Amino acid sequence: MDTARIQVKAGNGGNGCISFRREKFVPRGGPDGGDGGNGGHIILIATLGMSTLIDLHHNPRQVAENGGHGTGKKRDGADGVDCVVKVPAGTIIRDFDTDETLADLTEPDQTVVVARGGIGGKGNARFKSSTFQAPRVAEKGEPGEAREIRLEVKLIADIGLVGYPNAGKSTLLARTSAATPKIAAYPFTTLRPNLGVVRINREQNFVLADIPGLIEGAHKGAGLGHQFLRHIERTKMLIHVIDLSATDGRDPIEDYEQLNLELDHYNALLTKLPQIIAVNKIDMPEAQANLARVQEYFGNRKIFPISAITGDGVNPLMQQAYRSLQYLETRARKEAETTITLEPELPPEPSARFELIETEEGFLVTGAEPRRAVLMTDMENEQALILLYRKLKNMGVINALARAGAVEGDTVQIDEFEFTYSPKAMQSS
Ligand SMILES: Nc1nc2c(ncn2[C@@H]2O[C@H](COP(=O)(O)OP(=O)(O)OP(=O)(O)O)[C@@H](O)[C@H]2O)c(=O)[nH]1
Ligand SMILES: [Mg+2]
Repeated sequence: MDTARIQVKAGNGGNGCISFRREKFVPRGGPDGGDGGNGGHIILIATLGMSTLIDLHHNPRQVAENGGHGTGKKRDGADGVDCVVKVPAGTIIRDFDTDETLADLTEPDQTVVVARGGIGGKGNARFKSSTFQAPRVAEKGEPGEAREIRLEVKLIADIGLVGYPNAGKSTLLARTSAATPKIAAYPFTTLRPNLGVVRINREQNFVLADIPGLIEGAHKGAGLGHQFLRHIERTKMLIHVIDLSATDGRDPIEDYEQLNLELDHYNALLTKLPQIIAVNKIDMPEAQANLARVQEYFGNRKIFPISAITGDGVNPLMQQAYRSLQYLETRARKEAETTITLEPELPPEPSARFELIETEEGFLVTGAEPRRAVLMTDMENEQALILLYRKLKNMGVINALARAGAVEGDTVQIDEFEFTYSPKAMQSS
């Protein structure tokens, strides 16, 4: 399994600007400070043709651009550019601290915002009102989200090995990959799907899955079959392994037909998956004897005689499998290009809810919205404090404090800031 741990930091919102129009003959014009731009998000996108997180091991810190600050003449700051990080399809994303699963990106081009950019602060032009002709106040940009995330690439099998019990699926997987499945001379030896990476050469490889338990009745939930069949649904194609030696008085052609019937019963879509036919155990004399008859049954369709034990014929089979897979992927990519990519879905806006907690010194206010309001306030600026007071009042925080029995002089803590509760002072301003 391939994993990575990275820090992500979305862009901060730009600050709003405090500025006044300067015109000839006008000593001091109206407020014209522009808004700050929004910070860029950190977006992960599932990407076809990528299989590892190696790039992220080299870049464990991903930062999106900050929004530009607003300037005079009502010029708004530019929005920060999103930071788009490519990950393989099949990546699970979790919050490192809470272990919460943020996304499971299985399909190519699927996206998730893992850190939301801060919103830009409003410039002073926005605060002008009949009673507030020359606002010397602007909001600060909201800080972008920062978190640590853990990525994990699940192997998703490209090709599934199916076949009657004892056909030699596990032997073939062991022969072609580093996987070490259990192999034995009795049916139903394999109890769990095994996966292995088949390397054609340095750059070309695919994931092969040994899918056990396909027998008559599997589609009804009998035997081992049912739960494993799910694994085949995600593969792009199948290698159907047939025991050509016909041990235990079975017949290769009957085995083949019965297995296809099982696939069809479970999910008719499975029969639409391309199949490559591998006839196994060609090292046995009985198999040689059956070859002509089986080839005749398949007519012009190419079959691959192999011996999973000696390795005979296995390379041509895997090369054909890789070529077919490439063809299927190219076709899927072309189809994907003609579909419209949707805008990434943003997590819901922080809710306006807050909580009021009585402490020994006074009160503690928690909640995303009050926190955001505080973070966007320039505490050095008296008018900004008045603005903050109004925002808190609109949210219902001030009323809630009064109801909870706050009195002049109490300490009110929001995020890391402490305020003195003084409604009288605020009402007069
Ligand atoms: N002679 C010969 N025997 C083989 C060959 N491939 C597999 N076998 C034998 O066939 C038996 C079953 O092989 P497995 O690889 O376990 O078969 P499987 O399809 O995984 O079987 P289940 O997991 O039980 O469904 C074992 O005894 C293998 O040694 C082959 O190419 N030639
Ligand atoms: Mg097996």
